Amino acid sequence: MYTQSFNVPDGPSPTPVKHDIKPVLTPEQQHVLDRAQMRFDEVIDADGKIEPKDWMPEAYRKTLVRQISQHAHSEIVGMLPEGNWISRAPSLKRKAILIAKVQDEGGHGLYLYSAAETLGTSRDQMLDALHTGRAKYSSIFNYPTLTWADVGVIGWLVDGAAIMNQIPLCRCSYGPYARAMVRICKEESFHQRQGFESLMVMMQGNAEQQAMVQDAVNRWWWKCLAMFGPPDADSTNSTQGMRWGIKRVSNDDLRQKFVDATVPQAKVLGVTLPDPDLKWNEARGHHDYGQIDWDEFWATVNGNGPCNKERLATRVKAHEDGQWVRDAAMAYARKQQQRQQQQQEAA
Ligand code: BYC
Repeated sequence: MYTQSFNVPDGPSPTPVKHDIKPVLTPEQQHVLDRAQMRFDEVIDADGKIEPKDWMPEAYRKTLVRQISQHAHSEIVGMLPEGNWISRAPSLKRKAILIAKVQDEGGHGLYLYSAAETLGTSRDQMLDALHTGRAKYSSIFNYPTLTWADVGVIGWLVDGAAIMNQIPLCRCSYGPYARAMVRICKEESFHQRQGFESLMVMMQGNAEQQAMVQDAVNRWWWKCLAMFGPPDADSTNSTQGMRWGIKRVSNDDLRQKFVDATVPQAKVLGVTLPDPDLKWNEARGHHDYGQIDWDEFWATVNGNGPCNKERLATRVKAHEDGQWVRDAAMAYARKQQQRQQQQQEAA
């Protein structure tokens, strides 16, 4: 919710608004604030954890709310492309696995919204930012899932990229986010393996099935590389995020680790990664790879990818259709509370 869109002025203001007014502090208040800042810096420098009740700079809080809420939104929007295939899964076994995976993503969203709530932002505020298009979610979920092979490729590559990005977040300096990430990473790792296994089965099938897998890999590969975010030189949030121990590894370094880890897996699978420039560089000890289409990435991030409008509309409809469930749960909770109160009064 704290996205760049918050920096866009609504229009000319009749009276100039001063944004830099800071409250005047007494010397005692200033001393308390300095001590709190010093303690925060010490914890960060010692690679410790900041917890919800600890003092933290406002900018640290906002950065965390921005990142964690975007992450939560990605999880619940990420349910949609795969959810499309639940009713068309090729066997009962694949259907059961896919239902469990999509359900896991919903659970990840819940842990993450809860982690963000500990920073003082309500779930309603975060969902409102998502539903009104002010909040970002991962670019990767704005592409269509055209065949069953896409479901396997999402598991193998999208969840594979997600794990690469999320393992370092288990060491994030904010306690509730770091702890949520431990469980999420365990589940993501199962997701990645089930995707690889389902592709392996298809690659042992007929020529049509093999071609379907290759086509899905061709369509998803570059989008997965872009998932790690802009190149380090254009990554506006990286320096501060790394200073605060929120981000541990840079966008480009994670992307490189993902390429290096995926090349041997593609060989085992028997698919070609669609990049003529992809080759081992002995001197660097890494694979070189080609140019990512950053114009396409930014168009997608800014709402103009192939499925952005469809994803958001589906999400808003699901939220509105679920209003009666939230109302019923609240009514039940109120009734339980009243009953408890009556029992206490009678005792
Ligand atoms: N898509 O300065 P940067 C999943 C934005 S869920 C959209 O490098 P930062 C899964 C970025 O937000 C996957 N926007 O930012 C779920 C920033 O804009 P704002 C989600 C992107 O925060 C279901 C601007 O570009 N994972 O895996 O330092 C099924 C400049 O970027 C993207 C997470 O959210 C993108 N791909 O680093 C299967 C992990 N990339 O906010 C799988 C947690 C960048 O200033 N998040 N932007 O308006 C992170 O680790 C970091 O936020 C990022 C970006 C690496 C994504």
